[in-house]
Amino acid sequence: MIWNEAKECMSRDEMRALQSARLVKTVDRVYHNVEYYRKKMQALGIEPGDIKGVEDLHKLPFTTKDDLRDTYPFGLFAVPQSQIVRVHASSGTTGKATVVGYTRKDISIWSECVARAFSQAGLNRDDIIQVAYGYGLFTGGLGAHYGAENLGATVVPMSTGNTKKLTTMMKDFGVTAIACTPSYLLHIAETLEADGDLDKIKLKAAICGAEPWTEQMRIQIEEKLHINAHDIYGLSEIMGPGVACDCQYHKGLHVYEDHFLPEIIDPKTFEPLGEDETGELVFTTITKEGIPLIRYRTKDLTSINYGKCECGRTLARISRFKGRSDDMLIIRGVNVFPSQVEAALLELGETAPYYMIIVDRVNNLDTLEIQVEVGEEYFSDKISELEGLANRIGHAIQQAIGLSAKIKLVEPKTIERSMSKAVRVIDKRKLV
Ligand code: DLL
Repeated sequence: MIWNEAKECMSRDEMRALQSARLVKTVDRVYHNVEYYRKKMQALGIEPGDIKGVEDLHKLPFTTKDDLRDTYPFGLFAVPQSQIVRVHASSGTTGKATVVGYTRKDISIWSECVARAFSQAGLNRDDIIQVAYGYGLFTGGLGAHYGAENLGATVVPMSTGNTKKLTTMMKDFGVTAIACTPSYLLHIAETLEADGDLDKIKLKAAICGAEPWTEQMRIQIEEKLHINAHDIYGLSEIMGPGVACDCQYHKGLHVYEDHFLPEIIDPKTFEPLGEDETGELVFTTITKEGIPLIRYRTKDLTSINYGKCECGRTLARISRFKGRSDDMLIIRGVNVFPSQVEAALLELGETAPYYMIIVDRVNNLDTLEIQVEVGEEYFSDKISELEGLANRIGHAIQQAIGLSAKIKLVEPKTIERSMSKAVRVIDKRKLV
C-alpha cells in the first residue's frame, strides 16, 4: 500500500512545482517572522521576491547547528510561543542543546511522515509496534509513537532501559514490529537468543535508524530475526525520524520531498553536486511552521537519485549514509569512516558485530586499535586460533581502510551495549 499515493508518485515536474510554491511561502514566512533569517538575507542583499522557485534555492544562505546554538533556545521559531505545542532538543555533545519547536500542524505532518515510513515497511493497523527509541527530548520515541498511532497500529511505548521486559512483552503481546536503533536491536536479538526465545516471537519488521549502520548489518539483523529490517532517517532540526525511509526494495531511502527539499553539496566548496554524486545532505523545510529551516547542513554524507523506484514511488532516494562529514577520522593522514571498519568485520563474518575504535597519539604518531568481540570458544577450546583470527581481521581492515591497526580480541559482552546511539569511537587525541 502506498500511504499517500498522490504525493509519493507524482511526476518530477509536478513535485518541482509543489516544492517551488511551498519554498516561496517558507522564504516569505522566515523573512517576516524570524529576525535572524531576515538579517542573514539582508546581508546577502536578498529579498523574498528574489526567490521564485527551486531554481533560486542556491541564492539562499545555509543554516548550521551553530545558528541554532546562537539563537538558543527559541530564536529561530517563526510563530509565537503560544502556537508551539511541543519542543524537542538534541543531546548535542558540545555546547548547548539545539532546541526545536512544533505547532499542532507540524506534529500532524510529522506523524504522517512516520506513518508513511511504517507503511513502506509493510505495516498497517493490524500491527503491534513496540517503540524502543528513547522517549523524551530525543525525537525517536515520540516521533515513532505518533507515527504508529497515525497508521492505526497498536503501539507499545517501551522506550529504552529494560530489555528483559521488552522481550517478555514482545513474546506475550505478539509484537509484529519494532522501532529502535540497529545496535539496540542486535542486543535484543542476542537476549532473545540467549533465552531460547527466538522462535517464540511474531516479529516481522524493524524500523531502525538514528545512527549509521551498514547494509551488511541490516542483512545480519534480517537473518538473525527472520524479519525485514528498514532504514529510517531523520534529524531533530528538520523534524525527527521520518524524513526518509527505505521501501521493500532497499534501494535507497525515499525522502518525503513534499515537505523536505533535499540538496547535495560539496562540503568544502558548498557547490551543489549532481545526481549520484556523494556529498553533504542539505534540507530546506517547506511546510514547517514552528521552526522552518533554510538550507540546513546536516553534515550527513550521501548521494541522491531521482529515478522511479520499483515500488512505484517517484520520491527522490538518498543512498545509505557514508558517515558524517564530521565523524570522519583522519588517522595518519588517511580518512577513515567507522562504517568502513564495521563493513569489513561483518564481511569477514567471524566475529560478533561489536567493536570499538580507539585512536590515540603516541610520540606524535597516531595509533589505531580496534577491539572486537569474539565467541567464548576462542577463550577456551579454540584459544590457539585467536592469533590467526586477529591476523585475518587485521588484514581485512587494512584492505578496507588502507591502514594497519592493532587488533585486540575481547571476550563476549566486554564492549558496552547501547540502548540508544552506540559509541564506537574513542578518539583520545581530542581529549588532550
Ligand atoms: O536521530 C532522529 C531519528 C530518530 C532518526 C529515530 C531515525 C530514528 P538526532 O538525534 O537529531 O535525530 O540525530 C540526527 O543521526 O544527522 C544522522 O547523522 C544520524 N542518523 C539518523 N538516522 C540515521 C540513519 C535522530 N538511518 C543524526 N542512518 C543525523 C545513519 C542516521 N545515520
